[in-house]
Amino acid sequence: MSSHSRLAALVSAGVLATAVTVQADSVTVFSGGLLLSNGTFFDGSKTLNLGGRDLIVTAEPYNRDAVLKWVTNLVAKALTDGHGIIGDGSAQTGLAVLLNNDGSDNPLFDLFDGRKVNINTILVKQTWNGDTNLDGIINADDYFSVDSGFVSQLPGYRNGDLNYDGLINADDYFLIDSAFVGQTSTASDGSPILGIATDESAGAAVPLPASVWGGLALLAGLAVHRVARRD
Ligand SMILES: [Ca+2]
Ligand SMILES: [Ca+2]
Repeated sequence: MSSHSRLAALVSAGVLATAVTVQADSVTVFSGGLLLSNGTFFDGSKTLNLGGRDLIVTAEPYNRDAVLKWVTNLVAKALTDGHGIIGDGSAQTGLAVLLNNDGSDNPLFDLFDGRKVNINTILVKQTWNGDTNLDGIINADDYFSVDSGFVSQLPGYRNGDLNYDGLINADDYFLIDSAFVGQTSTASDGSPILGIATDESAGAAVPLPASVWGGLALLAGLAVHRVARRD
């Protein structure tokens, strides 16, 4: 089942109707949770809607990977059981999650949504599905990333795992192809929600979505293996 179908089913089942929309400009990331500025603590058991805004989480070298995994898995989990972090996009848009790092400790962006970011910053952008470089459009650069990721089965959204299931396959190509055809304008920069990772988040519990990946034990096993390999 595609991510779209799953989300449509969740919407019709009313699961997403209970989503809490972030009514704040800043949040704090604790171990296993996210504290909104109004005092609400979000641990991934409910649904948090970013309301179409981006999320920029400031982390440090020692905890950036843990925070990246935590955020990524919450977005992935929402695509499967509705509990986690969602945007309010259309069928052709979604949340792209990546570390602002090219893998060689060079930043992808110096400024993101007008904010200074560095190689330890986690970026979550509401954009067209398949916008692997977060520039707001789908073009040959994104297809190059997905094709390269497909050949080597590299992990993460940046490499083409657009539905966060740990694989790069036809489901991901369906998402980017649909968005490429359907994109109408550049996904806009907006007023982002700013997150700060605390010391505690170095040990952030990662709510692996393996148990809800459609009962596909093999795929789930591969995905868990991939996550483990990134440690
Ligand atoms: Ca792009
Ligand atoms: Ca995938």
